[in-house]
Amino acid sequence: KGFHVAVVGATGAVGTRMIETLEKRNFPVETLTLLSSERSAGKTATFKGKPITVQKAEPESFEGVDIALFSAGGSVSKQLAPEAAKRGAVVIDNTSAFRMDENVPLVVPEVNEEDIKWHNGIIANPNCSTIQMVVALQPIRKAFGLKKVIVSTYQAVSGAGAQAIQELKEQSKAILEGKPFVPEILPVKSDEKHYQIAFNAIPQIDKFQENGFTFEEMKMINETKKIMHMKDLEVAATCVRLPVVIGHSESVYIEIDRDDVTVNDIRNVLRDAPGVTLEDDPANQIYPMPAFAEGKYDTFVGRIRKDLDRPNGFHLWVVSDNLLKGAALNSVQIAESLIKLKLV
Ligand code: 11C
Repeated sequence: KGFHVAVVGATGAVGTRMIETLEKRNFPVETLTLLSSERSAGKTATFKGKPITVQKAEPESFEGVDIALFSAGGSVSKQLAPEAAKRGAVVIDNTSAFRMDENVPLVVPEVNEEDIKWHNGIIANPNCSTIQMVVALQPIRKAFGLKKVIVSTYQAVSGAGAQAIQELKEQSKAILEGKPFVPEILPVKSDEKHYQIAFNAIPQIDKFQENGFTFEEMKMINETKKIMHMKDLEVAATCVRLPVVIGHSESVYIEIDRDDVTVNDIRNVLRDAPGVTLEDDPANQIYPMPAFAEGKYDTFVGRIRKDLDRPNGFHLWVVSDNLLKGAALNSVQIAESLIKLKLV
């Protein structure tokens, strides 16, 4: 049987990829309802060759919907996800609205698919930079244990939305042509100050918290512990925005439980891991890069080195398409898991 699927935020960068991913993976869609804010209602999108008109999202829009994929911002999710759940839909929410809610599973199917079994109508899709990291870490943790993670990210502007992509392109052009420009979007649109992103690196993603970390850094820290069921895992993050359009990169330092593990042991585990492509051949200059991860489903891992001081320390370089595995693909995979586990 096919399912009635709704995509909320259907005209956004993630929403359009959700529609594409449903089509490409041949998800059993019987009816597709496309929803958005009032501003984008009336636009059309194509699914399997047929045009579908995008409608304004309202509580009644979810009558008869089996699965609702939300990616229209936290406030829309807070308001409409419970309405959709109340009407019998299973919501897969790609915002931070419910991620740390104890009654809401936070799921990366390669890591904790079983958690979807205890959903109460809403399942949260983690933050993009968290997803690709846990896909790489879980197989290592299963094989050798895991004690500590220190991550520094190199994140693409598409994580901050379509306006940020536009800002990077326009600024780059202005700088190359020697013309003036005024930064207006990055690092955080609603913050007081804005900085140049073209030919720059900005060590702020999302707002600063009282502890000195940004919200993006706290998402990586808290979500990793929740997804991996490791409350005591030591995690620290520094998140940086780069002038890259698509594809987040991460330098990840880990400490595992054992001292006797080699780089080849780690490579062997990752070679067979679900959702991972190992790209690690320094002699031939093979390593992951965002320009080559764009449009792909996997998380790419390379530059694996044993720490020079700590026998249980390793360094990894992890890259993935932030709009696919980081958002749209992971949401569709959660929907596929719901079907596989007969939960819808
Ligand atoms: C970024 N990680 O790259 C953010 C975007 O919590 O789903 C994703 C925000 C989120 O700016």
